[in-house]
Amino acid sequence: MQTMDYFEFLDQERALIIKEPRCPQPWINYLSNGRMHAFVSQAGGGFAWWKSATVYRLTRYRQHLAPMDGPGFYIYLREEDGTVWSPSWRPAETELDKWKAIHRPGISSFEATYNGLHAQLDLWVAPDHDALLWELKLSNPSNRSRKLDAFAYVELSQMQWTDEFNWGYYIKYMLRTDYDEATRSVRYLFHHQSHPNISEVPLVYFAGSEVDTWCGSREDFLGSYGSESCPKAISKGNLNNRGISCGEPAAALHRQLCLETGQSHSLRFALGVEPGALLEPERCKQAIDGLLPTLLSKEGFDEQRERCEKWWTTHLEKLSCSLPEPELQRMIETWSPVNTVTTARFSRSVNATAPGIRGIGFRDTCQDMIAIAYRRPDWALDKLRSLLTEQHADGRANHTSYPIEKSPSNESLHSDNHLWLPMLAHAIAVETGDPGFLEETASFYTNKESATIWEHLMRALRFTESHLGSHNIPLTLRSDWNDIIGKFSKAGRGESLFASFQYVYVLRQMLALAQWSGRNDDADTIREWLHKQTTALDACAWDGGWWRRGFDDNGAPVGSRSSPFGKIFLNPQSWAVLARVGSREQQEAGMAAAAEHLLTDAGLKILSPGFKTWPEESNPFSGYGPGTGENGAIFCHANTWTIMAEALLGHADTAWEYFRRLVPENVIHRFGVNTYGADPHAWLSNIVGPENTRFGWGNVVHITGTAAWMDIVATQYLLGIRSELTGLRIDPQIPTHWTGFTVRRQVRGHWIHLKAKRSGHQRLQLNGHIMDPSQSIPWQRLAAENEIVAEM
Ligand code: IFM
Repeated sequence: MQTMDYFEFLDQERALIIKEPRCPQPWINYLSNGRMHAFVSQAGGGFAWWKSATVYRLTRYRQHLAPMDGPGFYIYLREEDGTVWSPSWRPAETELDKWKAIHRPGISSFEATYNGLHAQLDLWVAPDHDALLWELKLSNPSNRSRKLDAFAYVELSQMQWTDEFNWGYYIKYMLRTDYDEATRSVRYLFHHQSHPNISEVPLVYFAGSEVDTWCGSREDFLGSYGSESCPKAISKGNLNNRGISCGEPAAALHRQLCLETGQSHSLRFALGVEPGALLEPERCKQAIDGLLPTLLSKEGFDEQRERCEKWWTTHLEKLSCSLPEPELQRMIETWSPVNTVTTARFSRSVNATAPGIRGIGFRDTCQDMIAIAYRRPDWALDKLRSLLTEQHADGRANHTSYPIEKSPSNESLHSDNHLWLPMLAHAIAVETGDPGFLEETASFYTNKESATIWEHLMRALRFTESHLGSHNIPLTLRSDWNDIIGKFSKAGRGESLFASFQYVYVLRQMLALAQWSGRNDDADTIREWLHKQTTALDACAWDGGWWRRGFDDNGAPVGSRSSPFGKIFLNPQSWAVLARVGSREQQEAGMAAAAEHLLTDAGLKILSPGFKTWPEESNPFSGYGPGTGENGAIFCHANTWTIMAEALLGHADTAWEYFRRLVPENVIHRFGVNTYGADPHAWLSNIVGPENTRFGWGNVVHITGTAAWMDIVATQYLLGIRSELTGLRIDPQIPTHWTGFTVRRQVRGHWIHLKAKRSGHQRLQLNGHIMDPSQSIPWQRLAAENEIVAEM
């Protein structure tokens, strides 16, 4: 099959249309209101959880077991002759006459026609209620009346992932499903008392606008050795109206319908929760009883859909652009910002292959929120406040945390985690222009001490300053941004040049913040640290042709011509530019070396050559085979900084080209749907590199730092509208084969209408006034609406 047989984009509707359900892996869409969450695949597989996928798993999903992509949010339509089909193709898997799935921001739809009958299923999460809404619209344009039975089905879960894995065979006695006639809803109570937050354990409901029969048991629904594609209960045409007080919970609702010629009919279902099922059962029940009649009405559904669409429109409309290449434009305008909302909500934890139990990554969430800051500084600030409580009084930060589950944080010591905090604070400051938040007080991790946010940031610097190695470069500790790099510092003496570049970058931002907010003493201290660190870098970071990656425990360079493997790493080349370290010649040479040694036609490898692993090497760099993950994959997250560096160097063609190569749609065209495998509308962490036989396979989709940085890089460094503390930087990069582009962006309450033109002259105009193109436009010069023309 050709790529275009699988999918296309409909940009006016911000839609991905999937035309073939049998994708190589689930292509998913996240549906969420920030508390109630779900994802659904193109084939109807999906997973729902409330607040945390570790402790409030509402449904089951086989993240790593075959057959993949199930269970899900299933509709079965049983015809009079016994044929069963599903609008999402799965689970029934009956061949349909017409079919498509549509992922839009926050809403997924399935449209199918079978034997003259048309069905559309829409799924989204109600913004105002913690419920996943399902709207099934059936219409009969054929010339005969159609009798059918419609079934909606979900398999329920025992809430806590590890308990269910370990103890599911016992704790299946601690649950109940029953039916509430008045609200036509199956109610599910899981009353195992081991939950970390007993007071919040929810009552789950699955309700229908019209219901004839119901069932609360997976065993009864599927039958012994029954399958999801062909449940035994469906063959009977109705359900047994039985709940359970032990066993495998599920919720199924059934309605018999007769559609005359030309008639349409809608059924509405809601899978939702109300907290407090164990401690306040009566209040909990009453809340659901009170909600369902309104929620399940047509007006209730229409209102919640409109509000869901409005949320997304408001979020996405803050930046739009018109570019000569639609593949790039749709990624920048729609799918990158959709992806950054996903990572802001779920960090690196949950997708179709990740079960959602690894908590919040500190470095990860800091980066995710830097991208959110330019659209929603309020959200970024809230997250900053919560991240600060994971910082220790000595300045370091925990590696992962579990703010909802309240499990102990992972305190392992890394060289970078705390350094992302000032970067997030800086991003908030430039977008709000208000230094007030730096004065807010936040407690440190152990709760014994609190300090202003500014002091938190200073302590982050002090931690690095007091953990320098023999070259005066930050100790790598367990790792820097690269999870695997700690291999070179097992004895604790290894040093990270990545952390050093990052430290310099952060010191520059902190110096600007200190000056801007009138902290002159701290500015002096930071200046000293900056001098010391750049001097250290000058003395040891350059390898002759490119920047080194660090030093191992014995002081030997890592990422050097003298190394047999991993001679050159990508990150130091780009971060030297970002940190403004070394001479222009060195920066250019480092980037050229990256292109020469690391570039593939799908992007740049993280290092080359890949390290050997077992069994050839008894003590390898990592267990990853060459060309995979941090051992030589095309690491998209690391590519983002390369694009940023090329843009800062003014290499518009290269910067856009590196971006273009990684746009998922383009990678799919390069390798084919089946080799790449991953979703066409979301960024991923890495693509297996050419040293591996699976070259081209895309991995860790949606939940990756690539999303945040691609969003930042594209909007702020390629389109080139960048907030600075004292003004708005206009620095568009226009590739030579484009005449220009336009951008519309909201920033600090101003609307910017930028026309970027290639003219061969550097000129900048603001509302008809000539400005200095090398300087940012002072904030006070901006009006509510601004016409900016930038020529290059
Ligand atoms: O920076 C890390 C991230 O925290 C998790 N996955 C991979 C990245 C690079 O190692």
